[in-house]
Amino acid sequence: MASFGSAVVCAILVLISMVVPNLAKVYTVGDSTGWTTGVDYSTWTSGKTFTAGDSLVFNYGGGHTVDEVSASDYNTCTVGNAISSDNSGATTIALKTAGTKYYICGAVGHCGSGMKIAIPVKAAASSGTTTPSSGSGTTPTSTSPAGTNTTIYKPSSNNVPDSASPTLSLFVGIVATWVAFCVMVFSL
Ligand SMILES: [Cu+2]
Repeated sequence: MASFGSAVVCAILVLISMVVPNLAKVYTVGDSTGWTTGVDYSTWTSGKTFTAGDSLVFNYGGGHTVDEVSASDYNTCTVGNAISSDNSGATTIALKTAGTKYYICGAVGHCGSGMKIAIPVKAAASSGTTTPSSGSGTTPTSTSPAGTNTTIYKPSSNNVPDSASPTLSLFVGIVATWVAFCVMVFSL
């Protein structure tokens, strides 16, 4: 039956779209409280595991900034030497590399009032979920050298992008979600 087949496809695609976002997490600093004074951000970071590839979102009102600073400037709440700074009100920071990252607010006195956060970033583990194409599933046709009669572009150079990049994984997740949605709609 077609409904059974589409249900299986739908389940697989939904599973893929659920697994893929787990590769990179997005943390909203302070959760609903956001980035403001009077918050103990060491409490917020405790119990969380930050991995390279994750990102932080700082939400804040006017008068605040998000400054990435050195460890010493973090400890002494020294403003003016920021590695990077943003005051847009919604700052997304990609945690690209391992190591502890330090952020403070550049407004005078705010760092001393709690607007300082240290993020210990772990190296991205290469075990397990490296590529979404795990298991016995057939990978999407990517110029297979098996000589099938599908129209293949001219194989000029054999640099096939086999390992999925994070952006590609995100793209695959979005596409999988859409396809699953379409399958559900058609099966009704
Ligand atoms: Cu501030």
